[in-house]
Amino acid sequence: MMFPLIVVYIVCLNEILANQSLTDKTLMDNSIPDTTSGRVSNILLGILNQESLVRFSMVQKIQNLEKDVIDNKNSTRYTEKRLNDVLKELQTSEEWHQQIRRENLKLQEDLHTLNETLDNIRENVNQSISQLSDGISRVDSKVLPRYCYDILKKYPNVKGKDGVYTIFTGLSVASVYCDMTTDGGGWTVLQKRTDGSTDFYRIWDEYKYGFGDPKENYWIGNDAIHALTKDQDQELRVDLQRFNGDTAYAEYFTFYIGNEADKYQLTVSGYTGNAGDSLGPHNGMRFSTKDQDNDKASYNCAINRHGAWWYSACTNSNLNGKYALSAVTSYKSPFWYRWTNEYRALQRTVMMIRHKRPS
Ligand SMILES: [Ca+2]
Repeated sequence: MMFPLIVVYIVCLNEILANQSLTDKTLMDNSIPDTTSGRVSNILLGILNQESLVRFSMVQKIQNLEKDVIDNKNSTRYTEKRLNDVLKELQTSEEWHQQIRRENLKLQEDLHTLNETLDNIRENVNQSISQLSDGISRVDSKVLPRYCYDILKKYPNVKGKDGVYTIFTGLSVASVYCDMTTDGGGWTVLQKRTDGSTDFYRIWDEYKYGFGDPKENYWIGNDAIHALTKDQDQELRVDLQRFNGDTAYAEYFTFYIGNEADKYQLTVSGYTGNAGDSLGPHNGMRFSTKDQDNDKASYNCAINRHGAWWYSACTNSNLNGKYALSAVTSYKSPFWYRWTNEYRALQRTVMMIRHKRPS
């Protein structure tokens, strides 16, 4: 009567082993939460695979035992002994299994701590970098001149030496063109066009940060213009040249622009010069680009005039318009309407600022 009991027992053992396999699978799935701990989990996976092999051999032993019992091959005593051996082995295996689970949990905890430590280190490094760049900015603002005018004042021998100099705009370090000649020099150039090699039909962000090469054609950037003029102590000079070689200029005693939130709104007044006042009509206007329409027309003037400017509806001047290789008449070209009362393309344009002379 012992045999049926043993068979039931063996069947139960098989079920226990099958359930343990499920537990292992869950354990393995939970062991790979991210790449770092994934590597550790792979090692654990190897151990568990080995354990599976052990368990597989045990299942085989149990199956053999089951077969022998059914075949009534061995004595009851011998069968009991073998059954006890298998049970002992199973207990050892279970202890091992528990041990691996505990170690896995501990590893997960260690990994968590390690990740937290790494996060702290990362945060500290970021803070250090931020402090360092603040420090550099402070040094830049003390060491670097803010305007071409400051360079000329500090080094009078640069008079007549037009070219690219480094300044700190109050916002960032920038390479800019300095006119050290015109009317005594010391002009910080904001805009310069000498030929058609640089495309000026650009989007808001490009006008925000600036583009081009200070030596040839460039826009210093609306953020920089704001930073340089916000103290309202700069005057503006616009120099123009036609394809026939004629030149003219316009000066504005007051010139400053708002920040990006103000859409770089233009404040300009106090015209003098011989080019005619083609910027005054834009006083109070906000800046517009092909991708940001802040003008007063029902359509986008920046697209209509192929440029970017303080358009109203639309414009009396268009110095960032489409460069023409000859003196064409086009309201998309870089023109200064009041000079000759026509939309005549200009060959060369410069916009530059300098500290106001006492009025
Ligand atoms: Ca519009």
